[in-house]
Amino acid sequence: MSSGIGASVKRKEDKRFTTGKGKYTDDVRNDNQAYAAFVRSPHAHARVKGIDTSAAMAMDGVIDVLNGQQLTGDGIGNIICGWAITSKDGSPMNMGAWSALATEKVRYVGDAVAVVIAETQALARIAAEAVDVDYEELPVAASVLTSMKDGAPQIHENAPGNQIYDWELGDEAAADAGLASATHITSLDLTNNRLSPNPMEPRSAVAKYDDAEDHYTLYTTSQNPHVARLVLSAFYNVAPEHKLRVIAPDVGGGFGAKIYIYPEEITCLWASMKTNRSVKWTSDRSEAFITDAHGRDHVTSAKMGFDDAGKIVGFKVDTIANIGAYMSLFSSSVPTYLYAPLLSGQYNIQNIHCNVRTYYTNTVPVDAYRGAGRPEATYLVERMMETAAREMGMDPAELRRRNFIQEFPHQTPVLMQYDAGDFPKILEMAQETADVAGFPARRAEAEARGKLRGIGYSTFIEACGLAPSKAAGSLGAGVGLWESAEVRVNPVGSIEILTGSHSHGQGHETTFAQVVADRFGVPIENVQIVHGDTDKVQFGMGTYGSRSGPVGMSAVAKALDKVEAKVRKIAAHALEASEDDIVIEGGEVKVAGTDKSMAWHEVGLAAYIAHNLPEGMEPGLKESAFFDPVNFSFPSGAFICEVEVDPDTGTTEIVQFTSADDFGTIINPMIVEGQVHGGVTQGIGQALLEQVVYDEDGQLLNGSYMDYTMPRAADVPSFHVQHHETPSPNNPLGVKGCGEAGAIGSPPAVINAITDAIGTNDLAMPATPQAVWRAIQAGAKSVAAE
Ligand code: MCN
Repeated sequence: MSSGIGASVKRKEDKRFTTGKGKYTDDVRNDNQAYAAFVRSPHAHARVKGIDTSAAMAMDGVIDVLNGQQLTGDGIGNIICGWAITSKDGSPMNMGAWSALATEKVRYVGDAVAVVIAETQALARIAAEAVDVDYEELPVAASVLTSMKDGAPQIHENAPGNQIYDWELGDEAAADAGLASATHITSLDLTNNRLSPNPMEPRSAVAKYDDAEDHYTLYTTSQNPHVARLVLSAFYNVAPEHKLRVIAPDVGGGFGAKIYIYPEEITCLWASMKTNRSVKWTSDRSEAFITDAHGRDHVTSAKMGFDDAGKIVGFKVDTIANIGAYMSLFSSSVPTYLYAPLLSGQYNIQNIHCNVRTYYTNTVPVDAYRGAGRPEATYLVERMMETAAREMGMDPAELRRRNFIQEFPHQTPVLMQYDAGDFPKILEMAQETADVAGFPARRAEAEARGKLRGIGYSTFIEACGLAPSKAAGSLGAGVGLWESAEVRVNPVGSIEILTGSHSHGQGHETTFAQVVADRFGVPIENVQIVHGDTDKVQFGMGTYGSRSGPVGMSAVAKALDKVEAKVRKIAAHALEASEDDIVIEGGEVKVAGTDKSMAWHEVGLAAYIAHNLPEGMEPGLKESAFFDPVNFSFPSGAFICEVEVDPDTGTTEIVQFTSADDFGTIINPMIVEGQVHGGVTQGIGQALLEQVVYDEDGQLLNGSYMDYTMPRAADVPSFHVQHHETPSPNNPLGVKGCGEAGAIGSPPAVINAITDAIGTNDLAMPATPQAVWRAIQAGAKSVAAE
């Protein structure tokens, strides 16, 4: 069976993951291992008046207790956000200082003020409790609506009114004119609920300073170890780049939360140097809730105008976003460039305007979480479309169809140029599989059982392959987000692929090997993927924004082109043929139309033994490439969700969920299906169950799995997943990313289905049984649709 592109090969890496043999950061045990525990603020906003470490220092086994004054005194720099956003009046964003250990003020519950280094983890934690911090409590702004009010507590001195920027995209006058010409206007006020990322493996860092070599090694749960090294050396001044090795070994999920450099990695590295010990910190689940960057948290008012034919004539959006207490690495880009450029959805909308204001609050920093900005845009657009269809008495699928973009490339008025797609086709596929025609009968049958049945659509598009350097530069990102790859063919023909992408659950060890197998016909077992170590791979940009397929793999494809060209030359010379007649297939290098051939490993040997290479050719078979796409790639999908609501309890059951996606060329359908399942499950979590809740004092009320509800197997149905491939012209493989689409497209499909069932447009996420029951009591239906 082929193991090349398009084959549903089982994941090579799963043997070690399913037999407990993965090697995660917390599994690292260095000689001389010591443990860190952080002293964290119990207050959301307070002045630090003093830190008394004497009781902790007196404990047997405590090595040191270090604080923010010492950290900044040693020249360790502040944590920064790498994406500069300019306000519409031309002013730069207001970035408040974020020290890895707070010095004068704490700004959220969980903000670290000191670190204890001790012989055991238990002792470090006990000693951290014994550190006595004298706080002067300050008034708190725990939500964005509080923080933006006049007279709200000032969180950072350099951000008056707590505002970070007031940014816009699109043409306001054109959007106003479009709305003025509309015969129907749909208005919605929506909240995009705040989420906690919850990867299965909590964050962890093991830092080791070698004083003999003056060299640092950091094992960390990172999605992008090279960027971590760059930032730690260039901006935080923790260690010179060439004296710092960062290794992200097996990582048990990230979902965005492990992109950033957090205070803990910085502190562990610095503490390792201070104490001359290897320092390990591993978050527990409670600590993760109050330190991992949260996601979403937008409040939006929007108006969409339609003409008599149901065509969209104007779309105006006003969004307020919560950034949390500090600006994390990507945080500024999430409510701006990862959000507003997606507001055209799958629709031909000429007049769009979006205004975004962001504010600090006394909460955990907010940054990218699976989808990052695109789920928020999709939720808004798709709730709008469904609501508008209902208000105009139209079939929601028909309203979408009338507005679908039909020709590609398509330039939207909000920066994006969509590459390729067939939106009517994927909608039709989803409708057929979901048996939309049979829905009225299913609804009637449910009604007879006293249940409310509803159906909801989401036809969405997203931009993945973050981010072409040209786009990144013009949008204010600090660096271009290309990717690198190196292909090494060993003398016996086995192949090593060194990539700057990082796999933390996405199956790269399999799919990247499939691309090689496809090219040379070698078994995927003979291909080794090397990633996640700055000593092995020179540089890379890491994994987020569903970029490993479109960008990382494309760099591999480019390096393979170079290897292939050399293989052709070597074989043509050895087989006394023209390069043009060389065919590489089935693990053999042949001369077309003859019986002359070399086995793949013979080419490897020839390259290194080098007796018989073409005149002037360098020995060896190793090539590298950088790939920088001309544009994003744009996956799209049509999701249809069908629900049954129990009107007595408000409980929702998802009875059917259908997806028809376009991920361009599919490398491994089984892995892609798994990605869709995972993403849709996270989207269902957002729609029905998950929400981070702070009280007005900034205390997190649901920081455990007793209170924060993650989706479980019983909460999701068996999904129907299907694909239609329109290859992206923006990368050599035609791939569009699939890692976030499920989480981006599914929340509006679920909410549209529930609101269809209960007959209201007024329902917020998460649609818990209580929220749905209340909506029913407030006037939505208590029996099924008339
Ligand atoms: N793939 C494919 N054919 C395509 C597109 C992708 O076979 N047309 C394969 C890829 O080769 C890769 C996988 O699907 O093995 C996902 O590829 P891609 O969409 O490029 O996404 P990335 O590999 O860049 O992963 C990032 C993406 C993001 S942004 C989040 S968040 C997320 C996600 O992946 N976090 C995950 N999926 C996750 N899955 C797991 N298990 N854990 C996470 O933390």
